Amino acid sequence: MTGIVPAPASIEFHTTSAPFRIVDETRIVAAADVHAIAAALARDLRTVLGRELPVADATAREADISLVLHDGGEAGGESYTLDVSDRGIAIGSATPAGLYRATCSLRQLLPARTAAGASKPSVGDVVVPAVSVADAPRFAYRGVMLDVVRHFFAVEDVLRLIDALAVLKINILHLHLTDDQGWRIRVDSWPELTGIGGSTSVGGAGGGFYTKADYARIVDHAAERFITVVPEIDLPGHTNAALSAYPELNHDGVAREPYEGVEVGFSSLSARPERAEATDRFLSDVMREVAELTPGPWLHIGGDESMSTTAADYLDLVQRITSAAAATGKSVIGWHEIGASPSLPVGTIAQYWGYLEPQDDAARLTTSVVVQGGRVIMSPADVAYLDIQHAGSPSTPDGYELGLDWANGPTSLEDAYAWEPTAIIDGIGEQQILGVEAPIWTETARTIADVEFLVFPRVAAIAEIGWSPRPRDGARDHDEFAARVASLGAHWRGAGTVYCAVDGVPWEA
Ligand code: TNX
Repeated sequence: MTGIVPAPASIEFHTTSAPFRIVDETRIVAAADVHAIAAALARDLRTVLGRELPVADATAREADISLVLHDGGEAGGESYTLDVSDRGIAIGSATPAGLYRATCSLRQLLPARTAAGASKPSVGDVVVPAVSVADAPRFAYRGVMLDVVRHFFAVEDVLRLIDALAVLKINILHLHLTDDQGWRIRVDSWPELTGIGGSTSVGGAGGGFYTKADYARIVDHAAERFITVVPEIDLPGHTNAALSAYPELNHDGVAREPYEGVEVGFSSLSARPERAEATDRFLSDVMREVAELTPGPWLHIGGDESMSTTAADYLDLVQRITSAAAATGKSVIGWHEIGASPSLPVGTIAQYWGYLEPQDDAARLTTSVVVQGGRVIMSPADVAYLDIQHAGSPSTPDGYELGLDWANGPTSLEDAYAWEPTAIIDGIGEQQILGVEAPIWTETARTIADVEFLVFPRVAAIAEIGWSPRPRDGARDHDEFAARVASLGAHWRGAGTVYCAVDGVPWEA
């Protein structure tokens, strides 16, 4: 079955009309200001057609694929139309981002890539069904978080993941850059953060960090796919790597030992007056340098699981951390625990990582951020955490145990698809929700193949919840979704993306 994931707001297959055929004359027509989007589509289709379609800044003729940027685009808008008939393909949007999202839909209507050396279809044999799509996202923020601390991933690995996520109209890559086990982003004014702090990871797998040039490559590659990178510096807990690099950040002025375990909650910045000068200089330097690397509007300051910080110190530190972040001009995101603070900067966003049935203080803390004028990113752990094992998938690519099983795990594709963001916390509805995000923590994922195995296919469910309209009767049709996921499987195979062939999906042989 042909289909698009995430499901478009409106899609009509013209079953009685002839499909579009890519022929010798077919060009991709686009004005100079969106040439890059057309060129990227042409490059991608080379692996299907065995040749690269020419890109022309010209008036569209029959048999062309045209990209038209209309007037009046609102910043951040992503809506588009895609019309396919036997006379051509017309894509229209008021924004470059919308045109790009349209090419991601078109890509799924076309055949998957073929392996290098495999025989390509003859030119006139590549067809696209006649269809009219009119599409726009439900939520502005549709993220995936990658933990590059517990295990480090090289730039090329991250770029490859970005490519696979872009197809699903994910528009945020949140990078968890610092934690107890490592510090992964160069900060020139505090070089031992990545010197000493970058040398470790879980299980002694070796360290690693991104230079500023490395990080810029990730940001640029993401931006070409209209994906915004959100950097996270996790504070005031989850800081053992920083505490091992700089003695002056510790209560007692003594550097901590580097840490390569998986248990967390033991580390904290110090709120003691005698550490205030060093701590505030650290906060302001780190926020400034990370903000300089960040064209996007957000800095994520962590705030989770500060179990060894007293309640009073936590409030003091969160106030200083969020002020330092806000002083860069960026908006602040934090895990929902930051709702304990009554003095968050204007527009602070809470990332909810509780369950679908909120436990303990999770709903109250999240609501506190909203009451202070902020909004919420929904990452309910029991359905949106991609590091929780897949249900019904015993075999993993590398033969070691992959994925965690807390958060009511294992998680099925059906679970990941069956939830509704506005139904989790009373009073937090459509207007209060900025979007959804699926985190992939990497305690057990040692290679990018491990990451992909955990991410795919479940991320498709989160992408669809973030993009597609809320189902009218409230219930999502899992079988219809699973059929579209099955057709994605061919694209993943063609692109060399590892995925877990979970039960309940009619995977094509
Ligand atoms: C909880 S989610 C954490 C992470 C772990 C993750 C493992 C959150 C804010 N903190 O430190 O890696 O569970 O699933």
